Amino acid sequence: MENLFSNPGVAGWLGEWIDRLKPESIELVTGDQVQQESLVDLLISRGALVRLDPVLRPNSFLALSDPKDVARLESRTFICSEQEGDAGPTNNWRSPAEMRATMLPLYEGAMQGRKLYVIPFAMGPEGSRFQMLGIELTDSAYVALSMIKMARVSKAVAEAIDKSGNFVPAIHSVGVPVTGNDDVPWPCNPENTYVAHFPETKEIWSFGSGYGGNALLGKKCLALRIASVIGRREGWLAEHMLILKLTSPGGSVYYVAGAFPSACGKTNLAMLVPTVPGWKAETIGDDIAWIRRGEDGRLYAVNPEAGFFGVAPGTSERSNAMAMKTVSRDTIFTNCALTKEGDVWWEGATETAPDGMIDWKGVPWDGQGPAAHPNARFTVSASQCPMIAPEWQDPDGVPLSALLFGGRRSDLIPLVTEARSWEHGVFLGSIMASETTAAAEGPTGKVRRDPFAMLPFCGYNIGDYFQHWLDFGGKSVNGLPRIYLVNWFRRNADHRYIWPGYGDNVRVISWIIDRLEGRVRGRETPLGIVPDASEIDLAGTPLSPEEFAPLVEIDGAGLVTEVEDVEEYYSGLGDRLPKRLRAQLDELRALI
Ligand code: SAT
Ligand code: MN
Repeated sequence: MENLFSNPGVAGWLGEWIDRLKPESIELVTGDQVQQESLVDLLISRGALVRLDPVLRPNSFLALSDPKDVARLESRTFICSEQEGDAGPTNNWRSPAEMRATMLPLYEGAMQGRKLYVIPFAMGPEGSRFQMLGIELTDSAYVALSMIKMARVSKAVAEAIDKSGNFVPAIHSVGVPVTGNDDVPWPCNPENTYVAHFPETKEIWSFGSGYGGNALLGKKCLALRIASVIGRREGWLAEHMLILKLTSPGGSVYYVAGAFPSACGKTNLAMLVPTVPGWKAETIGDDIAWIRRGEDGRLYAVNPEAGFFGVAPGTSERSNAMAMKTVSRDTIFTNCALTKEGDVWWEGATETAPDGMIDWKGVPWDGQGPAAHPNARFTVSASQCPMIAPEWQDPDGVPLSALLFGGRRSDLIPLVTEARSWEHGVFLGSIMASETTAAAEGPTGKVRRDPFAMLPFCGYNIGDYFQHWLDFGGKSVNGLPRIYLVNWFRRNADHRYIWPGYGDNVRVISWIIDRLEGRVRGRETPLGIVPDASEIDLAGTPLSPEEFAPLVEIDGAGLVTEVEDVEEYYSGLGDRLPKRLRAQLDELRALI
């Protein structure tokens, strides 16, 4: 099998892992049609995939996971830097030596009775000098099939790796060797799950989970955690951001990037269908942005991914008609419910649930509890999105006009607030908080600090990360995008969302563009500049200016409590918290 690669470094590495993992057979994954079909046939024969009705949902499949393997596992995710301080207070740390000593025995013989898929992949557009190459080794055919959609997997990528010898090694095993005829459709090993990153040697080791970001290692592991470390060293940013292109009624083009925690509407915003006539939106990316400063001083963003791994529940014709079209064919669904017609369903897809469904646990749905898991997902190629921008794979990226930082906050945080400066924007990003969602394990709906929506994805000390953001702005702010805090999720006394959201979010972005163009003044608050109700086009929304007003009001007492909470949060970050951010907090305190 050494002949998969002729480069001695690559072949040697692969040989070493084959010896350790002891797979029964090996397959190089290059993503062609014939290979995809054989992966599908194999998964169907094992009961791991169900083919959906070919008329209702052509060439699409449903996978149901083990109920113990349904989300990203933050408690099992580790940053294994040599020094604990380099992982910082917000990451789980283990020394590389300790993690290797823990995981090497787990990998020993882990693929017995299974096939090893060798997946050469690229993150970043073809021909881009920012592209990063990786090889994922996995014993999961589901992961191989998903990687073909989510990353760029091809013969050409394999050859590029062979030629350069340059790649991020990413090892993945579900952690269940097969000894007899006792295999299960979704093998996993929850008692021994580790998602480990070695930032200094740029390696990823994952064991025990087959779900999402734990297993599709190009995404969170490489394009965020490892890339964030490389970005810091090389002077760029790897961010948990969507990228959206907007064309105004006058024909001006703007690109905005937005950081929101998992399952807070990035995919919906990335596929926004404007409700204000004349505006046009197009998608560049829905989850990750790599951002570099161009020679002209502007920031340029690329989407390193090739697909969407989107949250299904809540996605509907009303909330995201474009996502519905995107997943109308050639899609892998995971943990959705199966209808009796052989299609998929999830909470929110339609107002009433169809009868006779099989739920995500594989049994007839009894109407108790959700039919689809709250973190059920679709995996689909980005090229299938009807509103994908023609330049979405531009190797140089797109120039950003604004950055949005958003979370899920029922109160306090206004619909939109403009930061007073780059430094103030970095401060607002550093204190972002959001209610937890089903994207990760643990309780949902609990407000936690999630700076820059990067809490689970920053591969190094968060204080150093804040400093990197400050430095990245540099001395000159010329050409830098302005920074906006946004919150679509404010609720009224009846606990109902006030802002209609979705396509109406274009009204907020249009205000942002009015600010950039100097057309509106807004109103100063201690947090920054918010719109006056008269500056937001409400025609066609159910909101009157009076009903809008609370969306941009800041409750003074609430802000005092928030500042106290941030004070405590900052104290927990230790001495690597930049002094300039402490000064920003003092300034905010003085303003309220
Ligand atoms: O990390 S995943 O890719 O499973 C999804 C997410 O949390 O955004
Ligand atoms: Mn995400």
